[in-house]
Amino acid sequence: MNTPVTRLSSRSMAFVLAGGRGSRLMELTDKRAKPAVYFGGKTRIIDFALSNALNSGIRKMAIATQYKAHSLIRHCQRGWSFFRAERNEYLDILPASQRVAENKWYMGTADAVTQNIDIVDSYDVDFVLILAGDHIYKMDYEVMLRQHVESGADVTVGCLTVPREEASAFGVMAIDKSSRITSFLEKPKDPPGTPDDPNVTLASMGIYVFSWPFLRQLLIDDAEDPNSKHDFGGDIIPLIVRNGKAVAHRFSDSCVRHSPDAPVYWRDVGTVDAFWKANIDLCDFTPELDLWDRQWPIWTYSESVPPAKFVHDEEDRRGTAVSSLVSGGCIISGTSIRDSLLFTQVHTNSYASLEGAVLLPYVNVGRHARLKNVVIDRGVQIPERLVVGEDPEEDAKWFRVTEGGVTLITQDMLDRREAG
Ligand code: ADQ
Ligand code: ADP
Repeated sequence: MNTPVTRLSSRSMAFVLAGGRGSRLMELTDKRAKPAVYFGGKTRIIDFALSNALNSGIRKMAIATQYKAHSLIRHCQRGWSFFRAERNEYLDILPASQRVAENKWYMGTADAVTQNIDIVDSYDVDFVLILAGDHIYKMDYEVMLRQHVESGADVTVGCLTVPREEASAFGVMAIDKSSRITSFLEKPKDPPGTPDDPNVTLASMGIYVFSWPFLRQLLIDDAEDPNSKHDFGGDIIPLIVRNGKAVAHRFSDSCVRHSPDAPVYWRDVGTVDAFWKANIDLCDFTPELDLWDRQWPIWTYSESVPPAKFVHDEEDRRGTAVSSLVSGGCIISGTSIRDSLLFTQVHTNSYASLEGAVLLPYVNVGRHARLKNVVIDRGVQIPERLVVGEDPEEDAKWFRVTEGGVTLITQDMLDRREAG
């Protein structure tokens, strides 16, 4: 008789770090943490890590929040509250709120776990998967858990290759033939290339698998260490590389994609330019990120809204959108739209045109407005005849124009412009 194979995910929890601001997203993270930022028309960034965990079979999750957590907490309560304790499923939201000591915020990412040791204990799991709540990718964590058990590692670190000139934003590593990590540098100024290719660097994705008893003791010791900043990338991982067994897990082994030779997709939409591009890329004929995949769906909370509506105006001007994604609840009246992504409940009016536009929910575009290569924050009322994307100097007087030539517009910026 065959013994049934227990998936390691059923003996694991996901601890999602969602406390960072993501300050390079500028005004997009004035009111919300980066994991709560909208992405892809319906979802928020954190939905990717949570959906990966759910699709991988993990039913115990904790989300550590800190900076501007209101929007994130509300989203998780609305969209992710279907876990049932009766089925041994849990999703806990853990704001840094003096659970352990008064006036104590999470100091670093490891401290966010240390302050919640009792909650992790209560889940009664063998393995803890530490995730960042701010990356866009599809990954089967079961594959990484299996490698962790088979290699006998103290920690398994998710990694991928990135161009060397981008690598100083990451923890970077060298590995031996058995994938054991032989050195780890957190955000080095001059990152090394790999032995195979001097132009790329092996970078940490900031996701880790530990056995819980091992991590638990390490965190207790770390909390006592006056020289530690209590950070996974800065302290915990380098310590294990020095004193224990740290193994690298290649994202290409667990990335969920159309076919094994399709490119791997992982984005840290950390800047306005990267955010704009990753959203606009979804309008491609065959986008690298497949949001239509029914085998690996990205779950979210989304409002119940009527279908998108395209109307001719009274002078028979057609509301059209080509090479674009238009979410539910939108009304496109006499506007011409191309290469754009419209979130829920966007309304656009006659004689207006949009090209390369990312419009977050509840944006209203006035008549005769012409917007090119823009990101428009939630709820913004674009006045009639506003032209953006044709004269960068004029745009920069009122709005935020990025290095890549994308203009970010918030209501505060428009109000200042209105006030003169
Ligand atoms: P960074 O992304 O720079 O590097 P960090 O700012 O610590 O690291 O953020 C990691 C995650 O933790 C993010 O999801 C963030 O929202 C969250 N976070 C940050 N501070 C927190 C706190 N005090 N409480 C709770 N959550 C918090 C890390 C690693 C690198 C790795 C990159 C990959 O340190 O080694 O290469 O991730 O992006
Ligand atoms: P949500 O309201 O769905 O959480 P956001 O992340 O945009 O979405 O919201 C961040 C915070 O800012 C929330 O407290 C929200 O109520 C508030 N907010 C968002 N957009 C507007 C707006 N146009 N006017 C006033 N408040 C807003």
